[in-house]
Amino acid sequence: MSSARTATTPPSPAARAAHPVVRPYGDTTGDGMVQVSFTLPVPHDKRAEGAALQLAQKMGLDPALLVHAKAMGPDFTFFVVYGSVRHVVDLGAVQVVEREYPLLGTKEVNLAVRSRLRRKLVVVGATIGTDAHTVGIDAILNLKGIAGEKGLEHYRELRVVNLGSQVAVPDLVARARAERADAVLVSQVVTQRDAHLANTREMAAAFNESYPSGRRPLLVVGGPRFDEAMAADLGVDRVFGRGCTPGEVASYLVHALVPAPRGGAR
Ligand code: B12
Repeated sequence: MSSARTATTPPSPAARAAHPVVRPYGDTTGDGMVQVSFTLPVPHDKRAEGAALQLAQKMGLDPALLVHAKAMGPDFTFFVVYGSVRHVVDLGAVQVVEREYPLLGTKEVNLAVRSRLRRKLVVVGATIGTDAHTVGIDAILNLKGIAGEKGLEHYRELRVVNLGSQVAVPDLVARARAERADAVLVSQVVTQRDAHLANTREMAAAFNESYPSGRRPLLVVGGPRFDEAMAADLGVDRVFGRGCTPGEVASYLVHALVPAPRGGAR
């Protein structure tokens, strides 16, 4: 069932030529001012503040101003540093994952599924591993939705099975099989020790093992700290990041799973 893969779009020569080089802006255009925050494992004193400034200078902030320092318990200090960087951003060299499908309204999604798939499209969703952050996946799946958009449950032609949080991968695979899922939507919010990457790879491997080649459901992961360009590396079909909305996901499901109309785009 899975098909569409994503790729970053390298900038075309025309795009490179059309885009200027820019610098950060603080007080005056192009002054290079940025603000960074970090924590050092040292008690808060003058030496700690000097250490923060040394780090800022090594990071290319020159001049660097220490604007905030606060003890975080007896052994750590949190800093905010404001300073000017010499680095520039070449807008023509920026690579992003472009949306390769049109954004559809609710009615268009329902019509496409009903007329071209000719059955309900089944979506199974969960958070996996120890991740208990359900707000993101619920925003995509639940009727309530997010940002003024209703979630996938609102779409008449989608059947949504929301398994909730901390679902073990074998249970997710078993339920996806039982529900005859067309798509499996997984959320990963905690990124400590790259748990989101390890869990996603484990999940993708389990689906590949459990289904005949090319027959597994579409695998979609989402969460605020994913790199959208990592789909192939993670073994999934699509990665959605921060600010993603249900409409984008529904449109993608149509693009990836619903046969194209005869002689036209999806
Ligand atoms: C609410 C919250 C909690 C709640 C969660 C309640 C719940 N039922 O979800 C509670 C209090 C339980 C909690 C616990 C913990 N939390 Co917490 N939590 C948050 C907080 C404040 C908000 C997260 C949130 O709801 N965002 C709103 C939703 C709508 O945004 P979203 O998740 O990004 O989802 C959007 C997109 O990413 C995308 N998306 C997300 N998933 C998916 C899936 C698919 C398929 C698709 C298509 C799209 C998609 O679409 C969504 C809509 O746009 C964040 C900090 C922050 N401000 O982000 C910390 C944060 C995520 N938590 C954190 C931590 C560390 C924890 C704990 C480990 C703390 C502790 N020591 O106990 C525990 C872990 C519990 C566990 N086992 O997972 C850290 C994670 C750090 C990291 N890098 O990993 C954060 C970033 C706070 C911080 N700055 O330290 N947390």
